[in-house]
Amino acid sequence: MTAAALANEFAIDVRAGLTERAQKALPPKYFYDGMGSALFEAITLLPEYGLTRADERVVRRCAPELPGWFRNEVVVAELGSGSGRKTRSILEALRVCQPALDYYAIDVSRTALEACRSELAALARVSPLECTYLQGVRHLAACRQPHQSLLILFLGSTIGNFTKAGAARFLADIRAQLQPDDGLLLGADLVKAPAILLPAYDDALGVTAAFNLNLLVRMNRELGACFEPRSFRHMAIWNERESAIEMHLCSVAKQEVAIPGAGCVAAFREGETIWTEASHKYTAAGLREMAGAAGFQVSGEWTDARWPFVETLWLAE
Ligand code: AVJ
Repeated sequence: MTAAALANEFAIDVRAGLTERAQKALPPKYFYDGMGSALFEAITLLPEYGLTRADERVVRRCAPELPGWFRNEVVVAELGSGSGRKTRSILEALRVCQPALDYYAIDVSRTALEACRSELAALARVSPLECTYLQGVRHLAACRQPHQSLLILFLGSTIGNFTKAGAARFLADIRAQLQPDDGLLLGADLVKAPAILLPAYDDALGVTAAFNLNLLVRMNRELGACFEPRSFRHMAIWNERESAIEMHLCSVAKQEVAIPGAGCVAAFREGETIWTEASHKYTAAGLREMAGAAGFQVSGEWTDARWPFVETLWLAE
């Protein structure tokens, strides 16, 4: 997708999300501009946010076992490349049997793709694909060689940003692009006490608040909007029924905000929120069920004891 098309998609989503629905909402993928990606990296260092450290610990444990599951040459594709740090141990493990390794990073964020390339260039031939996850997987499925197996990495619990129904559909769509002997390594954050989860999304330093409020700054910069970030407050809540942490931006006053680049004016009541993210938490059993429903065979499962988090390897049957 071109930069212009991406900007236009942002305008369309902002207009729909802030003027056409009872619950205002924006998709979380828009967090990750340059500032947002930097703030997310800072989040991963927060004492309250154990998720990324758990993910890294489990990936390090499961990486050496991965090559054993594949008979063919493996081509690695990562959905949401992030900084690429976790991916290192996986590429290092695969390189033991396969020194010339192809790694495709699929991300809508150019910043993330660049960070990822410099982090991993020494370990593999890195090809960035600036597109949506499904577009990327479809492209690779179409151009891989018959003797190659695709290993899709979907780490860091990005799956949590989908609704449970959306995740099921997405995983089935991925599966439909795969062949027998292809695999998906999925990392998901597990359900844990709200007393642990809430501070992870509302930290003492206010980094997560800045990450959330940065969406307003992004709309100001890219769409000429007139948001006053100080007139919104960061909110994190635990939605028990959905098993999800929700983040919102709460308007502290009644206000109207012009967003010229999206051709609209957004009106807020005092206390009205923009729902910016749902971070769904899973159970190991729930994930196994989802694997089966999407047409995968669960082959490996690794969990972290300190911060319940699971890495699960699914093979296409
Ligand atoms: C990158 C989607 C896994 O949901 O925990 C961190 C993003 N949002 N703090 C998450 C996030 C607020 C993160 N994921």
